[in-house]
Amino acid sequence: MSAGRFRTEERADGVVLVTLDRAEAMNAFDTRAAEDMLALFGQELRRRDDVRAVVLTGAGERAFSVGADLKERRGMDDDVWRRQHALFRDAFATLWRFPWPVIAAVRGYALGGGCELALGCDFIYAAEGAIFGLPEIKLGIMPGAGGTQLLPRAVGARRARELVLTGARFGAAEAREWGLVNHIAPAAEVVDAALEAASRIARNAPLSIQGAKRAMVHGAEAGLEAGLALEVSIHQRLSASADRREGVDAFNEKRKPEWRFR
Ligand code: CO8
Repeated sequence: MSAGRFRTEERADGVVLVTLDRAEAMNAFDTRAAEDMLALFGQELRRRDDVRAVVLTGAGERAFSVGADLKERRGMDDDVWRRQHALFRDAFATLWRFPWPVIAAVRGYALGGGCELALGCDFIYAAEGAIFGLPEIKLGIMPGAGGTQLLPRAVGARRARELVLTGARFGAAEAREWGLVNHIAPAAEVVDAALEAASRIARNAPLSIQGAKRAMVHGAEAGLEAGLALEVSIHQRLSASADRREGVDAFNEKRKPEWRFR
C-alpha cells in the first residue's frame, strides 16, 4: 500500500515493511514525507491491532535517506523553516513513541535527518557500504531530530561529540564497532535479514513485546531507580495476563503458544 512518501507491505505475520519511497531524490525528507510519516506511524499503523514489528528502509540502494530535502529548504524563510522543523519533530516523535519495535534496514547514505531516522529505530541492520553521518554543522544548523540526544546514547558521549562537531561521515563497520549498528549484511540481503529479526520478535507475546520496549525506552531516560520501578510495574501487569499463563502452558505442552494479546 502506498501512503504518499511511504510504501507499506505486509511481509509476515505481524510484520510490516515500511519504505521511504523517494529513490529519485535519494529519499530526501521533505514536508510531504513528514506529513505522511505523522499519518502512518502516528495513526494508521498505531491503530492497527495486528502489527507486532516494523522494518523501516529507504527505496533503492543509494540511500536510506540523505536527510532534510535541501532543495525544498533553499530560500525558505524563517517562519516556514520553523514550522517545518516543528512538523519534522512531531513526525520523528511518532517513531520514538511507536509502541512496537522498529528495525532500520540501512542501505547507502543515512545522513542528517536520515541518520536520525535510523537512530530513532530500536536497532539497526546496515548494508555493507552504508555511510552514516550528521553533517548538519556544515550547513549552519545542528542535528534537530534527536541526533544530539540519541547518538551519544548509542556510541558514547565523546565519540558522539566528535561526530556531531566535525560532521564526519563513517561507515557500517565503524558504526557496528561503536555500537550504533547491530548487524551488517550484503546490500541485497539486508532488508530480508531485518525482516527475519522482525519475524522473530513478532512470534513473541504481544504484551511482552510492548512492555519490554516501553521499559527499555522510558527506563533509560528515567535513571536506574525510576527505570527499575517502571520495570516492576510493567512486569506486574504482564504477570496478571492470560498470555503469561499461555506461555508457560505452551512450553510444558511442547506446542506453539497462541497469543491472545491480553
Ligand atoms: N536534499 C535534496 N537533494 C539532495 C540531498 C538532500 N539532502 N542530498 C543529495 N541531494 C541531491 C543532489 O542535490 C543531487 O541532485 P541533482 O542531481 O539534481 O544535482 C543528487 O541528490 C545527487 O547528489 P550528488 O550529486 O551530490 O551525489 P554524490 O554521490 O556526489 O553525493 C551525497 C551524495 C554524499 C549524499 C551528497 O549529495 C550530500 O552530501 N548531500 C547532502 C547530505 C546532507 O547534508 N544531509 C543533511 C541535510 S540537513 C538535515 O538532514 C537536517 C535534519 C532535519 C531533521 C528534521 C529536524 C526535526
